[in-house]
Amino acid sequence: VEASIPEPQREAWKRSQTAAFKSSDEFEKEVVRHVETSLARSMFNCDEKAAYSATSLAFRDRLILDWNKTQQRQTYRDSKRVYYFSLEFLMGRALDNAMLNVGMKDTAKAGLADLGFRIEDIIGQEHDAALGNGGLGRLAACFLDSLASLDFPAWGYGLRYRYGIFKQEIIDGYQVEVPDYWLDFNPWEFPRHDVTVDVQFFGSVKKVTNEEGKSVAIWEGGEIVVAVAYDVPIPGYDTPTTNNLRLWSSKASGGEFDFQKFNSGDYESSVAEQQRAETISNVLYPNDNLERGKELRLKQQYFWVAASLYDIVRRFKKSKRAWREFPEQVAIQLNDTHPTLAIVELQRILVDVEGLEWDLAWEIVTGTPQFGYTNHTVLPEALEKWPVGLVQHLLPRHLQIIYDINLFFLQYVEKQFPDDRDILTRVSIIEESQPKMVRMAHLAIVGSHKVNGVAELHSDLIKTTIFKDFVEIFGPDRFTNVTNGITPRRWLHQANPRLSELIASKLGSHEFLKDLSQLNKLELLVQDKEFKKEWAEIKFANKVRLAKYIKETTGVNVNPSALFDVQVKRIHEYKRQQLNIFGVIHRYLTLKAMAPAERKKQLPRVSIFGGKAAPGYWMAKQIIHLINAVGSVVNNDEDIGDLLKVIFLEDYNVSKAEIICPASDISEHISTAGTEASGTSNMKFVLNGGLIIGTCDGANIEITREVGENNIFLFGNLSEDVEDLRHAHTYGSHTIDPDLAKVFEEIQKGTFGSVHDFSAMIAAVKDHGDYYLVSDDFHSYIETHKLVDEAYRNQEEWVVKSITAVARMGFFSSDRCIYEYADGIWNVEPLPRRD
Ligand code: CR1
Repeated sequence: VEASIPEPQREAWKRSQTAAFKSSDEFEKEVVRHVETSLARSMFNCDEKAAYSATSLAFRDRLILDWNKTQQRQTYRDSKRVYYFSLEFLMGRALDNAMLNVGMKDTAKAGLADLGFRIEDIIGQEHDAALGNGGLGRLAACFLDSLASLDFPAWGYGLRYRYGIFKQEIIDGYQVEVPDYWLDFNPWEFPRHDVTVDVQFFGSVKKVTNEEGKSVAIWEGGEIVVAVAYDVPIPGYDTPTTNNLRLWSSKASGGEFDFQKFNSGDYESSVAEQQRAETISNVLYPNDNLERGKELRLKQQYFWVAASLYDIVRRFKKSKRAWREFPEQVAIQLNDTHPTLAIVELQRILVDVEGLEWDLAWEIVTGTPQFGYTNHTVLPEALEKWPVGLVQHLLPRHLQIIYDINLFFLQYVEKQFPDDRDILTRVSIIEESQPKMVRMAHLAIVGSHKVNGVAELHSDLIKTTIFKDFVEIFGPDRFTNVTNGITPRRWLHQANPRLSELIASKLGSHEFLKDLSQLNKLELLVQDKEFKKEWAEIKFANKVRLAKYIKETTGVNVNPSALFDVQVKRIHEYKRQQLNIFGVIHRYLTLKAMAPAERKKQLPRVSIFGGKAAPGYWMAKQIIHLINAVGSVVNNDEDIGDLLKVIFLEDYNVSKAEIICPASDISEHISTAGTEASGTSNMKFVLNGGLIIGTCDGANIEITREVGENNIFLFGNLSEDVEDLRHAHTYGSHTIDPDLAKVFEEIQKGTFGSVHDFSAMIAAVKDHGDYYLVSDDFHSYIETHKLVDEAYRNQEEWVVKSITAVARMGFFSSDRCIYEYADGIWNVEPLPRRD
């Protein structure tokens, strides 16, 4: 249906169009209007929460106006769009970001002050949008910011979870999970009850012969769940481009509401079905780098992928182009294997719904450039596999298509390697295990034209280990690298405003926020006394702010002049928080053994931890417990005083990272070499003037290449040695580092309470092969921390290192990533708005 307003009436529309606020007066009017009408309140009952809500609505309105214009232009120009499919978008807070990106923070600040509010208090009211676990989800959020800031026509597609990642409470030193119900009032989303998609599940497949004598598959029966679109505007920085993040929410279909049951008085069971449909988008799975193979998770994946593809196809069909042009109009990036069913679903749409021949359809599906697949991990426990029986039950037609894709693929492989039976078993999309499994990564590689890792080492590793055979089959060109990055808008300008302003004042503008390589001009200033002083003062002020936060949340006083040593990230054995806490215990024992006079000469240190453990990850929870147990002993030991404090910050999330990152002196990125695909917090810390201690892993290696070996503290075994070491632990004699053995003895003496709780952690190192090489790396870890202490004593030099490192961080902007994806994978161009 054409719903446009006829030409003669358009003038009336134009006269009445809403204009974006420009001054603080106009902004105030908007806020008051929202308080009075949207919230039905007044100046007599407008608290900070209401002021936050009204301010956000005022900004949302503004963004939606820009959003409309951006979408109109993209439709009119009919340019190629990028679709970023991600099950996770770890957005954090939106208001501060929106204000800064549209350049209206000062206006809002003045307006709010006029109305009786402090802007920081208002910003602080916002609940984080925490629809993600860790790095993978935050990367998606940084990419959205860059895509909009660089004017790319791009959409994010995800799920609108009712519950994001759980809130973490620490009770008696243990993690307790509390549901994160964040939607009671979310001003940033825009429900589109008119944009819905019916998604089918279960049922069966019938093969019939059509009029042309062709055999076609008909997927029938089962149930329908409705996907409803919720749009979240994504403002670019310093550009009117405002992109869309479309999140799907599940709802029972009208037809499914069983009136039979309803009329026969069985009201409850008909409501129960309704509720069952709604559970699909209910909750984010709280695992990071771990896949558990739950049926509901597979339902989520298909629900989201089917709705998103339907939306994209609908948009494409409006242009009336031939199907062959689809890859010229659409690039879809698969964030990990979670959306891999999109490949199968597109083939199904083309063959079953649009009636294309299989081969032509497959050419379009695998067209260049169509699907790109980003791999984020080599950890075997994180590689997705789904039982064939489950897929058969839930998506019977898709399983058939997967089998056909596999058949043609294996025939292709067999032709290339006629004498190699083993390769067929190894690369097959179906794993011939009990039960049989669908290997999602294999499907993703077969269906994508490019596969990328997220840092150089990681991209090399996937080519030489888990995907080695596929390099042989498809050639090396299918595999590439795009090293991760972070948005400097949130992670410098927003999180560290004083540093951002200092840099802007020296570089003469804020342009570096859109071209981060300009930071390199700071190197000319490393000997500028005044500049160095200001630099150090800003770091100190950020540490004072964090110290205050620590006091408020944990009750512990920390000295802001101490060296702040931070490790914040998901708790995982491969990330080795256990190495860190064992190191802390070693430091504690060393201090205790010193004569008081000598002790006095030591450098005070605050060890700060934060991060969530997956609720089912027992060992990770024990690590949290040990950190807290050590904290309660050390922090109350009068011999130690300020020399060592151990802090565990509860409920680490994006908005807390914004306080923590600017306040670190040194941060820890100490994964077993070869296990951390990239890491992105390493980049955030260095960009904020903190140095890092790390292993030769993930992006640490490239950070070293950029900032120089003198400005980073590396230690530990290299990834090429890991396998041999593991082998030796199991088959040779395995001796534990003597200093580490002393740490274990102390724990086993009961110094930190429950010996029993910590025994498995010790046994993992001593008796079970030390898979993560904690003992192998312990000595060099301790020695390297000594170097850190020494370096920190020379504050002059430390500041020079800090400035030099920041000056060389330009490479790690997510803008650079987006240009690399756009060029090498998507083949799309920016579409700047000219208004
Ligand atoms: C990796 O562990 C990387 C992010 C983003 C994580 C981390 O090193 O920085 O991805 N992987 O690329 C992951 O979540 C499922 O895999």
